[in-house]
Amino acid sequence: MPIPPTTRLRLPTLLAVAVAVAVAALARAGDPTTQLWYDKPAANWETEALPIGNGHLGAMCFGGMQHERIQFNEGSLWIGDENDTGAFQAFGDVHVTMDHADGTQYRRELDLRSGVHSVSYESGGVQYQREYFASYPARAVVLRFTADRPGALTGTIAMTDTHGGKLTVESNRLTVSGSLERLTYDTRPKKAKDKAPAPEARYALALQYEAQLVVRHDGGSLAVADGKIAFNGANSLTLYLDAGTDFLQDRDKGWRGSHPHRAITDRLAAATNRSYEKIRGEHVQDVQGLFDRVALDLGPTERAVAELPTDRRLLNYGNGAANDRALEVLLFNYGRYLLIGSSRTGTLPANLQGKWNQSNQPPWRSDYHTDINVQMNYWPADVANLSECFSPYAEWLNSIREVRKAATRQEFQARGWTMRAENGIFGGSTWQWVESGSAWCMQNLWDHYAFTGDKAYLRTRAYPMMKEVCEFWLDRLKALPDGTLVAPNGYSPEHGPREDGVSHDQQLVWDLFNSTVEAADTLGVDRAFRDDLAAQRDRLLGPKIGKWGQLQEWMVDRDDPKDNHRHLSHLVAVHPGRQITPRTTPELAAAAAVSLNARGDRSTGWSTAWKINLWARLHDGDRAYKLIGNLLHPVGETQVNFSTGGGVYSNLFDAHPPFQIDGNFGYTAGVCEMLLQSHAGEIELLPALPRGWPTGKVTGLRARSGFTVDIEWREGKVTRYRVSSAQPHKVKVRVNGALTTVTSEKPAPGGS
Ligand code: FUC
Repeated sequence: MPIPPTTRLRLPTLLAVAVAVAVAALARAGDPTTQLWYDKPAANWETEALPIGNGHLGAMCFGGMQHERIQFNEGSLWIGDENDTGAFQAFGDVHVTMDHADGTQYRRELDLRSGVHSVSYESGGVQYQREYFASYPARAVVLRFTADRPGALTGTIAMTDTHGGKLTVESNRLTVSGSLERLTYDTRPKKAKDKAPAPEARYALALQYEAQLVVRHDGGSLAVADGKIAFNGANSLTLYLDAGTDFLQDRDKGWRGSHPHRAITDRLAAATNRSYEKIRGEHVQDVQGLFDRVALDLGPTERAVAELPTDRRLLNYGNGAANDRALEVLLFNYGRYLLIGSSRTGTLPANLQGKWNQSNQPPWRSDYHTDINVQMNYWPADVANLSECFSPYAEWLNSIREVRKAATRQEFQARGWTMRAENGIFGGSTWQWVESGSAWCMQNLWDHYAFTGDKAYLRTRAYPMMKEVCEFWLDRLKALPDGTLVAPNGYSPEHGPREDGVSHDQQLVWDLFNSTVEAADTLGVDRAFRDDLAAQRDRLLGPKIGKWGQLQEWMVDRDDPKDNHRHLSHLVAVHPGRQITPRTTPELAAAAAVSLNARGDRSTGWSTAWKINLWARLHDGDRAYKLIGNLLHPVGETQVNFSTGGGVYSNLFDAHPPFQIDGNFGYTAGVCEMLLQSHAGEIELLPALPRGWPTGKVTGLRARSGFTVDIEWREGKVTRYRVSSAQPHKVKVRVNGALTTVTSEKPAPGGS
């Protein structure tokens, strides 16, 4: 029967309404793959509070009803100098106290797609609603308080500074400012710390800092009282927070720029002059522009499972009570959210806790550890299509290289540069020398080029640093009597003695030389240097298989099959390196599997995350998936054993323990590595798909050489895929085990 014209018109309209209703219902229920939510406020910073961040500023939101606490950080608030790592510092807290007592129907949530944290509850018949976000375009943290009854907001706003600086309160502005003089990071054991205060030491640098909080209110009144701002009978309140230091990422200028006061005041003036809706809209667009590039679907999760608060979902997952694929996707998305929140162009790189730190004596200084941790932080950047988030890492390395050169010359009488394990923003470095640490950073730098094909970056940033680090090794390598080259007196991070030919060093130097040869070829420069590197690369002592079939950690065959140490340093050739792959070097790959197997499946957060990546590279999806199960293990605040206590807290922060963000980033990278690999001269689709993910879809992952890849699969087999790039290119793709050559398509409309 022909459809009458009016009905024809109406059908799509009805459909659109039905879809809109369904979407709205979903939004209320929350998307279990992009939202964390809880039915009570956070009591604990580390395990429960939720992070927002814009790369410069980080904030942890507690979501209290009568008393709200927002603990905040600014990325450059560091102590230390060119000699000493120092430590990342906590900044302060914003406290908002309401005159109503606690309420009911409480919900706090973090929406990863928009980067907005919200709180809602009812108290005394009034519905209260709050929204918090950290805007990168406006550089401010914005806190918005509303209620459904006019004049319902009465209370006080306070700001504290962990360094005891000066507090100034004007009509609608709280300012704290001070200087980081006379503070040191106390490295003494706990016993000694308990006995006596740290001897006063001074770093050669002491930054000045400031934070300002500006309050805008609609209705009611503001008054200054007791160092706080009191609000009375407001309909809504909007708080704008910005903070900064006089840090300047320029050694030639002594690391110091102008006092932050002017810049903060100007930025806050610009932010407060615009409507809340505008600033929010701009923020959401900014976050979505990055976040929406990738979408992962691992199949349906039962509604009753997915609708529970996140902490209960985690408990159910951990005790095997629920089949919650959506939680695995949520943790994947969380890693992307955290990178967007802690590493943006013009900021410092994500440190051991991203940009979220509550202490002035934080675990491991909340620094840049170069014996696995900072490298892992950047594993997801390119493959998860967040290439812009990488630049802070390259800029930081570039800024400290002259400091490192001087220290390296002094220690090793060599050209080029390297570092100790702990590193700060001024190039100061402490604890053990890990000579191959800088080569490992170069692995990230090269890979960023490999993904993006950005030749200007290669020419001006990556290659000059790679060349310098090669010079260090050209000066340092030593020839054995038969001419084989070994790194002398090296160290397999945090494991074993110092000796020649440690596998970690050998593999990283191989990787460095190999990539630098490619880089020189790409740029068409330094022919003689490049040829020399290629020749020396081929003389390096290569990976060795030991007496129990393992990949040796040392030149001497002494690995202990019962050793389950968390570091997997002799496996860098498998991941993130490319010297060993199951197809090109099957015997070595099998030996790597023997070693990895011996290390076991229970470890700390980042180690578990690395194992996911390693098993993915060894094409064992089921084993990688088992490790995913271990990483999604619920950890409480009392768990402190960092050798075995890995897992995640109820806020999904990765537990070292304590919180360490590398495991979050390593997990996200690991999931990518299970779905797509491109390090071996071809794009391989679903190289390590576990049986637990029989059906799914991913869009927007990146492969090396500038490709974007979408994959759909069913019953473990690829059913559709798309490889796109700005210009069409021929590329080898391995699909369901068979290698084929395709020409890449134009990017999908709206895709990147
Ligand atoms: C390395 C690891 C530790 C910790 C520290 C920050 O030294 O061995 O486990 O992650 O970095």
